[in-house]
Amino acid sequence: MTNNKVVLSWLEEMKALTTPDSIVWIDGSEEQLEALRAEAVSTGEMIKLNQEKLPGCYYHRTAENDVARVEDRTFICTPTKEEAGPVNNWMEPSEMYAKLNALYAGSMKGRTMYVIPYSMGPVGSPFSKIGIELTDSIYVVLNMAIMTRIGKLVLDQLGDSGDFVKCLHAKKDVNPDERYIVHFPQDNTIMSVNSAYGGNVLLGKKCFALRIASYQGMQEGWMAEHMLILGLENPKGEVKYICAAFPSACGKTNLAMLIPPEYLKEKGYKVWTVGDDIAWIRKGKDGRLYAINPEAGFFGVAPGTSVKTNFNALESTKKNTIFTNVAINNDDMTVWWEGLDKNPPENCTEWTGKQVNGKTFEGKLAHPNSRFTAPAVNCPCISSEFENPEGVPISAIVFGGRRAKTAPLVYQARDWNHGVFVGATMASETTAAAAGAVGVVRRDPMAMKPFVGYNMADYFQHWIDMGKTLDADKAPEIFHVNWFRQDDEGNFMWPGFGDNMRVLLWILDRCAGEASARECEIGYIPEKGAIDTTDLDMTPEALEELFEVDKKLWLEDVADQEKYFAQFGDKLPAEIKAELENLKAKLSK
Ligand code: GTP
Ligand code: SPV
Ligand code: MN
Repeated sequence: MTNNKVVLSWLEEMKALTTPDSIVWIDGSEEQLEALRAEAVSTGEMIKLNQEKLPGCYYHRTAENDVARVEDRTFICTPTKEEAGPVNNWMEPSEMYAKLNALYAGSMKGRTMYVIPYSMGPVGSPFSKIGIELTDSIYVVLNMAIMTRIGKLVLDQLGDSGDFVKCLHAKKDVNPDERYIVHFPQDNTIMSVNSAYGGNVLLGKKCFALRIASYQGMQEGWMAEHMLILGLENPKGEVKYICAAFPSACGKTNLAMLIPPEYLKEKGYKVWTVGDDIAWIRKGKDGRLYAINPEAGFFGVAPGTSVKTNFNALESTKKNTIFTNVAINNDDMTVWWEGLDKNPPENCTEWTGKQVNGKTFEGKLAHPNSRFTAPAVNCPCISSEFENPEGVPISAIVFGGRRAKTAPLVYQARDWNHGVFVGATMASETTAAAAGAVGVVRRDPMAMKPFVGYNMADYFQHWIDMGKTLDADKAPEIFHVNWFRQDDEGNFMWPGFGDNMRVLLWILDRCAGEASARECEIGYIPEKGAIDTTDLDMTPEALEELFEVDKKLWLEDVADQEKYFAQFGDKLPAEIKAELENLKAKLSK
């Protein structure tokens, strides 16, 4: 499929290392993918679902020890430890290569190696980058075919250039003790072994589009972020774009596909989805920031997705979708998960494969991190700009997380550097998206703690530096939101989901200099009445509670921020330090 010497010699090397029985080039044709689906069904790797109700849909179950990203086994192997920084696992590159080469040696014997050329971003866009993933998993091939642009057209675009990311994945025996997800930013190389789950093995996603790309962006003057991109259309038909960074399983897919409350829909407001997980951001010719979604599909959290919470995501999964680790209704071969409806299947295969009565089963029928892989084109609200190679202009950047206390529903940063500080001090309760404890508050700057491909302190500096290149009137305004504030009984105080639109409208009005706000210690919060409460089942007093800034709690948080920042030593940008001192002074008054 190609005469590219760099590609071919790397392939020879990997072939000699892993010794597959055969090699198959993925050309991107439907015939080839269909043959692979049939093969995966024949070996039991995938299960064909009800083709009348769910045309083109398949099911896959992973090993019980292999259901989420493994952050403690994810490495950034820069030449020095300092380049990887204190929040990443690091090993000296030659030591890691030796360790990995031993694990990969002969790992594909008796198996087929698939060669997947893929593009992150529309093929040929100035934002786009190319990768080639070698894998021995058909599941990976079929997921990559949904999540990225694949096939011969990508090789044609690459030509004889060596500018591509080399990705090697071997499933081996999914031994968790020998599982490694490793990045060599200086070598444009990613190596993944002993896993077959999502973010660990779809190497275009977190590994390339965030970890390697964040490093490339730092060097080349652009940004790779864990952000959704949405367009909000007003009744005049004008669309403004917002990027938002929330940690894993904290509502990006939901916000990206939001359906406005009835009264706003009637007025003509609409939300259009550009992306739900990753944004690549560059400065455009007009001096504004532009973003593309480098992906072509959604790898979304299934549990909690329903007609009510996320109609558009559910619609997106009605055809040509792969479901991973959800439950199966054996009566009609459809899928089910907690939160889909109140009617679990009686005759059910739960996610580990056991036959159970779903109505009486105690425990979760679907794994909390079970997911759907759905083509973006399926989404009823996909933006007309989704394929725009120039991206969309960004009016606002929003940070957010799960905070039971402390953070108000929304506040606005004073300026770019303050906004960078707000992002850098993000914290959130952990979720099932990564292996380990759930519900523990941890600091997760810009929702990039698990995804930054270099020293986090340099990443903060890169954000500050990007701001310096923007004229004040062209820079996006920066905000922080929290849909997850709880009362003393542990109930969410804000209805969330579609009603988050009310907050987005305040945000865009602020960007246009229209909405009213008052300045407090932490930034600007909405003036009483500035958030529209039409039809909202909430008293004005209850809404006000969402904007309370508890100085004692905030000072405790500032102490924790200070402790967190201390690990970066002298590398912490002076601007961040100044913002911290400023906040402390304001709160201590
Ligand atoms: P990744 O794909 O892991 O990066 O996550 P994501 O940020 O796209 O997460 P997603 O949108 O799938 O969020 C999943 C969880 O957030 C589900 O449990 C949802 O019910 C919950 N969620 C989303 N939006 C809201 C909201 O506005 N309020 C509340 N209370 N929960 C929400
Ligand atoms: C996340 O965990 O943030 C995801 C899912 O989007 S994964 O692709 O597994 O990383
Ligand atoms: Mn994510």
